[in-house]
Amino acid sequence: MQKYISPSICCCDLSHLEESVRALERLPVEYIHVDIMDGEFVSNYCLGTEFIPLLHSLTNIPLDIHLMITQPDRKLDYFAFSPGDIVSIHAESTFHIQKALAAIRARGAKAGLAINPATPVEHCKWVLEDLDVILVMTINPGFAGQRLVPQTLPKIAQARQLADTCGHEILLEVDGNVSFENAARMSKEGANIFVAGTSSLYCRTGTLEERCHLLRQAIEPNQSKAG
Ligand code: S6P
Ligand code: MG
Repeated sequence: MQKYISPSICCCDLSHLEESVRALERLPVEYIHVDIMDGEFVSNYCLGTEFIPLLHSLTNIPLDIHLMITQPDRKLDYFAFSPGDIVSIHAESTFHIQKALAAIRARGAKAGLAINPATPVEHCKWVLEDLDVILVMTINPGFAGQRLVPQTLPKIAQARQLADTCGHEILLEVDGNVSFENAARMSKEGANIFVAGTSSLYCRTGTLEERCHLLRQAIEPNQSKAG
Protein backbone atom coordinates (compact mmCIF):
# COMPACT_ATOMS: atom_id res chain seq x y z
CA MET A 1 0.00 0.00 0.00
CA GLN A 2 1.37 3.40 -1.01
CA LYS A 3 2.07 5.85 1.81
CA TYR A 4 2.06 9.62 1.35
CA ILE A 5 3.25 12.53 3.49
CA SER A 6 1.21 15.74 3.48
CA PRO A 7 2.94 18.53 5.44
CA SER A 8 0.53 20.97 7.08
CA ILE A 9 1.59 24.28 5.57
CA CYS A 10 0.07 26.38 8.37
CA CYS A 11 2.76 24.92 10.65
CA CYS A 12 5.68 26.19 8.52
CA ASP A 13 7.30 29.62 8.72
CA LEU A 14 4.62 31.53 6.80
CA SER A 15 6.74 34.69 6.76
CA HIS A 16 9.09 32.80 4.40
CA LEU A 17 6.50 30.80 2.48
CA GLU A 18 8.47 30.37 -0.72
CA GLU A 19 11.55 29.09 1.12
CA SER A 20 9.37 26.75 3.15
CA VAL A 21 7.83 25.33 -0.03
CA ARG A 22 11.26 24.91 -1.68
CA ALA A 23 12.42 23.02 1.42
CA LEU A 24 9.45 20.65 1.04
CA GLU A 25 10.26 20.12 -2.65
CA ARG A 26 13.72 18.91 -1.68
CA LEU A 27 12.46 16.20 0.73
CA PRO A 28 10.32 14.91 -1.17
CA VAL A 29 6.71 14.89 0.03
CA GLU A 30 3.63 13.93 -1.99
CA TYR A 31 1.09 16.61 -1.00
CA ILE A 32 0.84 19.95 0.81
CA HIS A 33 -1.98 20.04 3.37
CA VAL A 34 -3.85 23.35 3.40
CA ASP A 35 -6.13 24.02 6.37
CA ILE A 36 -8.98 26.41 5.62
CA MET A 37 -11.10 27.48 8.63
CA ASP A 38 -14.04 29.87 8.73
CA GLY A 39 -14.44 30.68 12.43
CA GLU A 40 -17.80 28.93 12.37
CA PHE A 41 -17.35 25.23 11.67
CA VAL A 42 -14.36 25.55 13.98
CA SER A 43 -13.81 28.48 16.35
CA ASN A 44 -10.50 29.40 14.71
CA TYR A 45 -9.53 31.06 11.42
CA CYS A 46 -6.69 29.71 9.30
CA LEU A 47 -5.49 30.36 5.73
CA GLY A 48 -7.82 32.05 3.27
CA THR A 49 -8.96 31.22 -0.25
CA GLU A 50 -6.03 33.14 -1.76
CA PHE A 51 -3.59 30.58 -0.38
CA ILE A 52 -4.60 27.98 -2.94
CA PRO A 53 -3.62 29.91 -6.13
CA LEU A 54 -0.58 31.24 -4.29
CA LEU A 55 0.69 27.74 -3.52
CA HIS A 56 -0.13 26.56 -7.04
CA SER A 57 1.96 29.43 -8.41
CA LEU A 58 4.90 28.35 -6.24
CA THR A 59 4.96 24.57 -6.72
CA ASN A 60 3.70 21.56 -8.66
CA ILE A 61 3.18 19.53 -5.50
CA PRO A 62 -0.56 18.73 -5.42
CA LEU A 63 -2.55 20.36 -2.65
CA ASP A 64 -4.50 18.47 -0.01
CA ILE A 65 -7.14 21.03 0.91
CA HIS A 66 -8.97 20.50 4.19
CA LEU A 67 -12.12 22.63 4.29
CA MET A 68 -13.20 23.22 7.88
CA ILE A 69 -16.09 25.46 6.81
CA THR A 70 -19.88 25.26 7.06
CA GLN A 71 -21.95 24.51 3.96
CA PRO A 72 -19.00 23.88 1.63
CA ASP A 73 -21.41 22.84 -1.15
CA ARG A 74 -22.41 26.51 -1.46
CA LYS A 75 -18.85 27.87 -1.45
CA LEU A 76 -16.73 25.61 -3.65
CA ASP A 77 -16.51 28.23 -6.40
CA TYR A 78 -14.38 30.39 -4.12
CA PHE A 79 -11.66 27.73 -4.07
CA ALA A 80 -9.33 27.63 -7.08
CA PHE A 81 -8.28 24.02 -6.68
CA SER A 82 -6.76 22.11 -9.58
CA PRO A 83 -7.18 18.64 -11.06
CA GLY A 84 -5.06 16.26 -8.96
CA ASP A 85 -5.61 18.15 -5.71
CA ILE A 86 -7.50 16.53 -2.85
CA VAL A 87 -10.41 18.58 -1.53
CA SER A 88 -11.97 17.30 1.70
CA ILE A 89 -15.21 18.55 3.18
CA HIS A 90 -16.50 17.61 6.62
CA ALA A 91 -19.36 15.13 7.05
CA GLU A 92 -20.70 17.37 9.84
CA SER A 93 -20.60 20.57 7.77
CA THR A 94 -23.44 20.15 5.27
CA PHE A 95 -26.72 18.32 4.61
CA HIS A 96 -25.53 17.84 1.03
CA ILE A 97 -22.45 15.68 1.27
CA GLN A 98 -23.00 13.75 -1.96
CA LYS A 99 -23.66 16.93 -3.93
CA ALA A 100 -20.47 18.57 -2.64
CA LEU A 101 -18.34 15.48 -3.37
CA ALA A 102 -19.73 15.24 -6.90
CA ALA A 103 -18.97 18.93 -7.51
CA ILE A 104 -15.36 18.45 -6.38
CA ARG A 105 -14.90 15.46 -8.68
CA ALA A 106 -16.51 17.29 -11.59
CA ARG A 107 -13.59 19.72 -11.40
CA GLY A 108 -11.03 16.90 -11.62
CA ALA A 109 -9.98 16.88 -7.97
CA LYS A 110 -10.07 13.93 -5.58
CA ALA A 111 -13.10 14.17 -3.32
CA GLY A 112 -12.48 13.63 0.39
CA LEU A 113 -14.84 13.23 3.33
CA ALA A 114 -13.46 14.21 6.74
CA ILE A 115 -14.96 12.83 9.95
CA ASN A 116 -14.52 14.31 13.42
CA PRO A 117 -13.54 12.04 16.32
CA ALA A 118 -17.19 11.54 17.40
CA THR A 119 -18.52 10.95 13.88
CA PRO A 120 -18.99 7.26 13.03
CA VAL A 121 -17.13 5.78 10.08
CA GLU A 122 -20.54 4.56 8.82
CA HIS A 123 -21.24 8.14 7.70
CA CYS A 124 -19.05 7.38 4.69
CA LYS A 125 -20.91 4.23 3.72
CA TRP A 126 -23.56 5.60 1.37
CA VAL A 127 -21.20 7.94 -0.44
CA LEU A 128 -18.32 5.51 -0.97
CA GLU A 129 -18.82 5.60 -4.74
CA ASP A 130 -18.40 9.39 -4.62
CA LEU A 131 -15.24 9.32 -2.52
CA ASP A 132 -11.53 9.19 -3.25
CA VAL A 133 -10.31 9.94 0.28
CA ILE A 134 -11.61 9.35 3.82
CA LEU A 135 -9.97 11.77 6.25
CA VAL A 136 -10.09 10.47 9.82
CA MET A 137 -9.55 13.37 12.23
CA THR A 138 -7.45 12.11 15.10
CA ILE A 139 -7.93 15.36 17.03
CA ASN A 140 -10.86 17.76 17.15
CA PRO A 141 -10.28 20.15 14.25
CA GLY A 142 -9.38 23.80 14.82
CA PHE A 143 -5.85 23.94 16.16
CA ALA A 144 -2.43 22.42 15.58
CA GLY A 145 -0.45 21.10 18.53
CA GLN A 146 -3.20 19.03 20.21
CA ARG A 147 -3.00 15.55 21.72
CA LEU A 148 -4.33 12.50 19.90
CA VAL A 149 -7.89 11.41 20.75
CA PRO A 150 -6.98 7.73 21.27
CA GLN A 151 -10.44 6.36 20.43
CA THR A 152 -9.81 7.45 16.84
CA LEU A 153 -7.13 4.78 16.28
CA PRO A 154 -9.58 1.85 15.91
CA LYS A 155 -11.65 4.07 13.59
CA ILE A 156 -8.75 4.04 11.13
CA ALA A 157 -8.95 0.25 10.82
CA GLN A 158 -12.74 0.45 10.48
CA ALA A 159 -12.43 3.07 7.75
CA ARG A 160 -9.85 0.93 5.94
CA GLN A 161 -12.21 -2.05 6.01
CA LEU A 162 -15.06 0.03 4.65
CA ALA A 163 -12.88 1.65 1.97
CA ASP A 164 -11.71 -1.78 0.81
CA THR A 165 -15.30 -2.87 0.12
CA CYS A 166 -15.45 -0.30 -2.67
CA GLY A 167 -14.64 -1.09 -6.29
CA HIS A 168 -12.16 1.79 -6.67
CA GLU A 169 -9.18 2.90 -4.58
CA ILE A 170 -10.03 5.08 -1.58
CA LEU A 171 -7.12 6.67 0.22
CA LEU A 172 -7.24 6.91 4.00
CA GLU A 173 -5.85 10.10 5.50
CA VAL A 174 -5.09 10.86 9.14
CA ASP A 175 -4.82 14.37 10.55
CA GLY A 176 -3.91 15.43 14.07
CA ASN A 177 -0.94 14.66 16.32
CA VAL A 178 0.64 12.43 13.67
CA SER A 179 3.82 12.10 15.70
CA PHE A 180 6.52 9.58 14.70
CA GLU A 181 5.12 7.16 17.28
CA ASN A 182 1.45 7.70 16.42
CA ALA A 183 2.17 7.59 12.68
CA ALA A 184 3.56 4.05 13.00
CA ARG A 185 0.36 2.94 14.76
CA MET A 186 -1.85 4.74 12.24
CA SER A 187 0.04 3.16 9.35
CA LYS A 188 -0.50 -0.32 10.82
CA GLU A 189 -4.23 0.43 11.07
CA GLY A 190 -4.24 1.09 7.31
CA ALA A 191 -3.72 4.84 6.85
CA ASN A 192 -2.16 6.06 3.57
CA ILE A 193 -1.84 9.84 3.87
CA PHE A 194 -0.19 11.36 6.93
CA VAL A 195 -0.65 15.03 7.76
CA ALA A 196 2.68 16.18 9.17
CA GLY A 197 2.52 19.18 11.50
CA THR A 198 4.08 20.26 14.77
CA SER A 199 4.27 16.63 15.98
CA SER A 200 6.69 15.51 13.25
CA LEU A 201 7.95 17.56 10.29
CA TYR A 202 7.64 20.87 12.14
CA CYS A 203 8.81 19.77 15.58
CA ARG A 204 11.98 21.36 16.90
CA THR A 205 14.46 18.50 16.97
CA GLY A 206 16.89 17.78 14.13
CA THR A 207 16.69 19.04 10.56
CA LEU A 208 13.67 18.98 8.28
CA GLU A 209 15.35 16.18 6.27
CA GLU A 210 15.95 14.09 9.40
CA ARG A 211 12.37 14.52 10.57
CA CYS A 212 11.00 13.55 7.16
CA HIS A 213 13.22 10.46 7.13
CA LEU A 214 11.99 9.49 10.61
CA LEU A 215 8.38 9.91 9.53
CA ARG A 216 8.99 7.82 6.40
CA GLN A 217 10.56 5.08 8.56
CA ALA A 218 7.56 5.18 10.88
CA ILE A 219 4.99 4.78 8.11
CA GLU A 220 6.99 2.43 5.85
CA PRO A 221 9.14 0.33 8.25
CA ASN A 222 9.57 -2.54 5.79
CA GLN A 223 10.68 -0.32 2.91
CA SER A 224 13.25 1.37 5.15
CA LYS A 225 14.73 -2.01 6.15
CA ALA A 226 14.91 -3.11 2.51
CA GLY A 227 16.55 0.20 1.53
C1 S6P B 1 -6.30 21.04 12.70
C2 S6P B 1 -5.81 20.92 11.30
C3 S6P B 1 -4.59 20.06 11.18
C4 S6P B 1 -3.34 20.64 11.83
C5 S6P B 1 -2.34 19.54 12.05
C6 S6P B 1 -1.15 20.02 12.75
O1 S6P B 1 -7.46 21.76 12.73
O2 S6P B 1 -6.80 20.36 10.48
O3 S6P B 1 -4.32 19.79 9.83
O4 S6P B 1 -2.77 21.61 11.01
O5 S6P B 1 -2.98 18.56 12.83
O6 S6P B 1 -0.34 18.97 13.10
P1 S6P B 1 -0.06 18.62 14.62
O7 S6P B 1 1.05 17.64 14.54
O8 S6P B 1 0.29 19.90 15.29
O9 S6P B 1 -1.34 18.03 15.15
MG1 MG C 1 -6.09 19.62 8.54
